[in-house]
Amino acid sequence: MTRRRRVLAWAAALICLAAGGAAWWAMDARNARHAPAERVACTLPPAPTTGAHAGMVWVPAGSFDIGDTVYPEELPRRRTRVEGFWMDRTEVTNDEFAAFVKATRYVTVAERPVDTVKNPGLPSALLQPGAVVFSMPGVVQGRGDITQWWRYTPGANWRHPGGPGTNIDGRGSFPVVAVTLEDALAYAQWKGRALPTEAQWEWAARAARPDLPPTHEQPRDANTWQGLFPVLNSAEDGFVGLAPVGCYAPNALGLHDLIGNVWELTADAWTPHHRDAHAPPPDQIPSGMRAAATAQQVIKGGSFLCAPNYCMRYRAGARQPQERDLAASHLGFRTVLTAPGP
Ligand SMILES: [Ca+2]
Repeated sequence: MTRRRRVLAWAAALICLAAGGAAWWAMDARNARHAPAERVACTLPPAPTTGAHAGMVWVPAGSFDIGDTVYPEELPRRRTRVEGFWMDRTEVTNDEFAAFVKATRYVTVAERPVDTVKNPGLPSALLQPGAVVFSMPGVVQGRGDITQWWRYTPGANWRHPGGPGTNIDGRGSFPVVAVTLEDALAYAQWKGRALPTEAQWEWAARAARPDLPPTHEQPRDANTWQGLFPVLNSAEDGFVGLAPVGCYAPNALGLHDLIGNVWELTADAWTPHHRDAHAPPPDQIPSGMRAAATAQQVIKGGSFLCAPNYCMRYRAGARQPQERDLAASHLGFRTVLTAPGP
């Protein structure tokens, strides 16, 4: 599949635009008048661990029914066992990612030249390195055409998440965005860690509670979208765009922002449903479906663009596909570590 087709496929797959990233520089004057003064850092409680587990929280083992019942891809719910593991208590920040880049000279996918051999026939705009960027439109003609608020933006990357003319100066405590699966895996490997599986992520977002009743309400302690997406953001939660990590109360395990702020990459390839014991093995899935699945990854948690009128994916059991090599201004990650517990 060409990069252009992948971009279009990604766009079509965005049923939910719980994403976002760069709305602070794109919001219209009307919303800006009502937006609170921006905070660039929030105070985290003292670190619960030090050494190899610094900044991480222990998530105990347990079993639960993975999934939910709001959207078809959340089914079937099925019993899932997760062993104990350590998890970053926040999304990976710009400062943390910058330390990785400084130490390794790593260049992210969105900063590299586009491979014209693998992606022949691309229009000129897509031949330039970049990322998909959200910007709040003043008006929209229906919600069918998501290009009214999403654009592939040459020059957008983790250093310039809104594209040329934007930067992350003073935003070291914000989650890093515009990273792809390859970028996230490289960071995790450098740290000696991994990306969470979907089951690990969901179990952590449930605060390791198997009996947690599924709630479909918009959460209070998370950076989501209040108002009418995508044109009116009332910022009742304190933020129009991204928030620094740790501005909202943690869950019962001490984990911040699993729900909302940025979507988070997982280690799992996308499947249209949770596989159960009766699902066909991958080699028996029709080739068209298999090809699409192999280019996508499961992402979890929703972002600050999740709104009740458009995307109710601010839930532990919600899930969405993400093109593996396409950076976006609403997408970040956190890491996990398999090691003995405290
Ligand atoms: Ca998140």
